[in-house]
Amino acid sequence: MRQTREATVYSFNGVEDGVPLDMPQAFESIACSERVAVQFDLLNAQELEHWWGDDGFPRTPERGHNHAPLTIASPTLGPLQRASEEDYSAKLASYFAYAKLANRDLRRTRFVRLFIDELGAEAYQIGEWGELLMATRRLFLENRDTEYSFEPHVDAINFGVNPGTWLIKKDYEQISALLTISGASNHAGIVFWDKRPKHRVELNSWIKEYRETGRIRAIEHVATFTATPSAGQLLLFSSRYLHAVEACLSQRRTLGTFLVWEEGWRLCH
Ligand SMILES: O=C(O)CCC(=O)C(=O)O
Repeated sequence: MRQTREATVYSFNGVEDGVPLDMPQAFESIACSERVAVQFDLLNAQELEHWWGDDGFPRTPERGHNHAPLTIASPTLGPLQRASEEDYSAKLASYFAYAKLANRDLRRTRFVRLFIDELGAEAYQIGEWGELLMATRRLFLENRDTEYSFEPHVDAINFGVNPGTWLIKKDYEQISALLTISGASNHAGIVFWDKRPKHRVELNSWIKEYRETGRIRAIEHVATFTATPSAGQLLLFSSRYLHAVEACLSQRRTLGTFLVWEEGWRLCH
């Protein structure tokens, strides 16, 4: 089902409003680097809590992935990518068991159905039985302590700490799909820098520099923009550009997932 909507499109040269795009066109234009981000008005105010409270999202408070002040109550690929050699195998087993179980119900959430219906997306497969988690709910707590509620980072499913044992080798143009359910009172946005780390080692060196000094010299003179999606807006963007969530001065809630092209659009988290 192809549905055309008016989009706001972002590149490092500027922003354009009212561009008619359907979902496959939006994803393709980001995947081929024509655009950095595309934003759609997706939900009206009455729909927001139905999407957030969908009963296909896992109920149990699993020990999630806590990047305080951001809480994701599910195991996700990020912590697995950064796992030490000692706990890698246990985390790997646990992630895949969880993903298989959670995806059964996630598949029928309104959020995941959007990508199944409009893009023909499915879960990213590993081998015959393994699949990556399809989506998460994210809760940003009030944060008055740090510059960002999610520090500068990129999301790349091939960026394992140990390339020898990390299971995904292919370097994808990964796309983040982020639905804002409720924004922060200060309209905290997502900052993008025109800079893409080539591999995990480079990304880690920037993160280390940021944590130690509060700055990253490599991005000081590059183009940047901030997208400020509000409740009901879906923001799609290339997650391979360095990006960060500004400090949320009150709670903020989002639904999110990532997609890569592998003989069709594949969801992963
Ligand atoms: O606002 C969010 O949920 C996190 C945005 C983000 O950094 C991402 O989706 O990669």
